[in-house]
Amino acid sequence: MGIITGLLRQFYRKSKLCPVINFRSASDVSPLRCEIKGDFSWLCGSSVDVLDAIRGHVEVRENFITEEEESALFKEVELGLKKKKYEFNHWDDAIHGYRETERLQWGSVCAGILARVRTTAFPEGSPLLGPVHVLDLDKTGYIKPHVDSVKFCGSTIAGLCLLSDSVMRLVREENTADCVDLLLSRRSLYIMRDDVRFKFTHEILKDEESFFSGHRVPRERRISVICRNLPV
Ligand SMILES: O=C(O)CCC(=O)C(=O)O
Repeated sequence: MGIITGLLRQFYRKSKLCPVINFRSASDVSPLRCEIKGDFSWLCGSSVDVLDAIRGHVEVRENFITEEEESALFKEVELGLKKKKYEFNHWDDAIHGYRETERLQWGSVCAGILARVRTTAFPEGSPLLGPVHVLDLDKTGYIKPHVDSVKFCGSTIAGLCLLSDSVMRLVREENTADCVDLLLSRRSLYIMRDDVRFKFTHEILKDEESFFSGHRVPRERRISVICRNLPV
């Protein structure tokens, strides 16, 4: 069993597209303009209420790393990944078309990047999971909707996105009409905390379904480098 399959509780719910209204719209009919201060161009949702519910629990920091830092991370993780084969055939896996590895020891450039991730994402003193999880999705790969297990995961997850833009979809478990899309641009860092982890499913859309706010977001091979804290 892979690391992720052990960590995740999968929902055998077929990923279905839900109506997504651009958060920055001006009325219910045509797209509303975002009234939250700051740049939320990476966020759109099915209603203002659901966006209010997730506000403060999810964050995307675009261009968190430079191209040089992305290359440094890629070189280091590729060493562990290339020994493995992509997994495609397990119908019950939470993920399709992936390989994964964990890494505890990093060279100085990557260690510096990860220290920055941890300082940005986790409260001071929060007990962190030592090994960093590296998840490599093939171009045809995707992550099915799932909720992280409270048994294995702490309150926060922080992921660096390498090689490709992608769309992460969050769907409220209690009301699946409530959904939010996050545009995870290449070299961004996303952070998810608390209720968003446990009351919403999250998934990474497959290439054919990869649209954000009506715009196509082509999915290439994508690697995420994920830091977590420990459950308390
Ligand atoms: O690859 C990603 O960024 C998402 C990983 C994920 O869904 C998880 O760790 O629960």
